[in-house]
Amino acid sequence: MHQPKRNRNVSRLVLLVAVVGALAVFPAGAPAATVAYHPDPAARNFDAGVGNWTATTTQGGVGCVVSCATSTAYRATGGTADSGYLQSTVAGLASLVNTAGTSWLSPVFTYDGIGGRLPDSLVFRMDRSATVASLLGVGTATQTVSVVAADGITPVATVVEAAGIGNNPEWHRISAALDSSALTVGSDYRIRIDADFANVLQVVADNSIGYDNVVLAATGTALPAPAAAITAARLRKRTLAGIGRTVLKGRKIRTKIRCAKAVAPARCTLKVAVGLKRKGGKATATKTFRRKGGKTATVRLAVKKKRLARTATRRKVWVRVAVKVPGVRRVKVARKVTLR
Ligand SMILES: [Ca+2]
Repeated sequence: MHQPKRNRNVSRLVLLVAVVGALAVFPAGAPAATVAYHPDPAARNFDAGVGNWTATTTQGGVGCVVSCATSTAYRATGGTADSGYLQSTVAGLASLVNTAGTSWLSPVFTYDGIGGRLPDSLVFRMDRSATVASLLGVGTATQTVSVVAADGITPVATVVEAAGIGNNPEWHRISAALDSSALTVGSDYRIRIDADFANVLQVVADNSIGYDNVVLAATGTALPAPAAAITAARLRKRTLAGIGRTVLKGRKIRTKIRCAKAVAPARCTLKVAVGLKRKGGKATATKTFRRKGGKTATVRLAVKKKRLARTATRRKVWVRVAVKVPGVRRVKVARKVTLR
C-alpha cells in the first residue's frame, strides 16, 4: 500500500535536487552571496552540542507523559565526519499505540534574506542518516521538514515532505528549493524537523534517524554596501573634490574623475559630460563608467562639432557628474574647471 506513495515522493525529491543544481549557476560577473540560517553555526552543525534545539515526542498523536516509543537524543559523535548530530529513535517493543513521532525545533532566528533583501534562491539542506530497516518491514517512517513561526507551531513553508523514507544508514544530503519569497525579511522563524512512525506496535528493534548540517541557505546577488556610511552630502562633496585636470586636445576633452574613497569596497556609477555653462545644453557626449571607491578614471569626451569653435576659445568649462552608489540616492555635481 505504501509503495506507490513512496515512489511519488522520491521523484519529487529528485526534481527538487535538480532545481537546486540549476539555481547554483549565476551569470558571469554577478557576485553571489549566501547567508546561512540559523545564523549560529552551532545551531546548524551540532558539533559543539545541541545548538539550542529542543525536542518533543508524541505517541498516538499526543505528547508522551510517562513512557514513549520514541525518544530524541544529542549524539556527540557519529554524524558527518564523526561530528555531533541530532537523533530521533523509535524503540522496539516499547509502544502502547500504533503511531509515534518526534519533533526537533531550532532556536528562533530573525530572517534577514541577503542583507535585508529577498534572495534569488532559498534552499534547504540537511544531512540525514536513516536506520529504519526493521521498521520498514512492518510500518513506515515519514518525514516533514518545515519553516514555522517563532511559536514553533504555525507553518510558514513546508520544505521537505517525504512520506515513507527509505532505509539509508549512510549520511546523505537532502535538498529542497523553496520559493525565494517564501519568508519575510525581518520576521522570526524556526526550523522544525518532524519524524512520524506508523505500525510501531510491531517493531521489534530500535530504528533511528539522524540529522546534521541543517541549513536554510539564502543566495542572491551581492550588493556591497559602502564600508563607511556615506551620506548624499558627503558623496557630493567628495565627488566635486575628485574632479581633476581637464584638457582640450583636438576634438577631445580629457578629464579625471575619482570615485570617493569612502564608497569602497562598493563602486560608483558615474555619468560625465562637459558643458559651457553649469546647466543646459552639453558641449560633449555623456560617458558612463564604473569605478571602485578611491579609484580615478581618465575620461575622454568628444566635443560636439557645433560646440567645438566656442569650446576652443573658452578658458573655463563645467564638468558635470552624476554619481550613484549602493544605498545612496543619485547625486549630481558640476565644477567649473580651467581648460588646459
Ligand atoms: Ca555535525
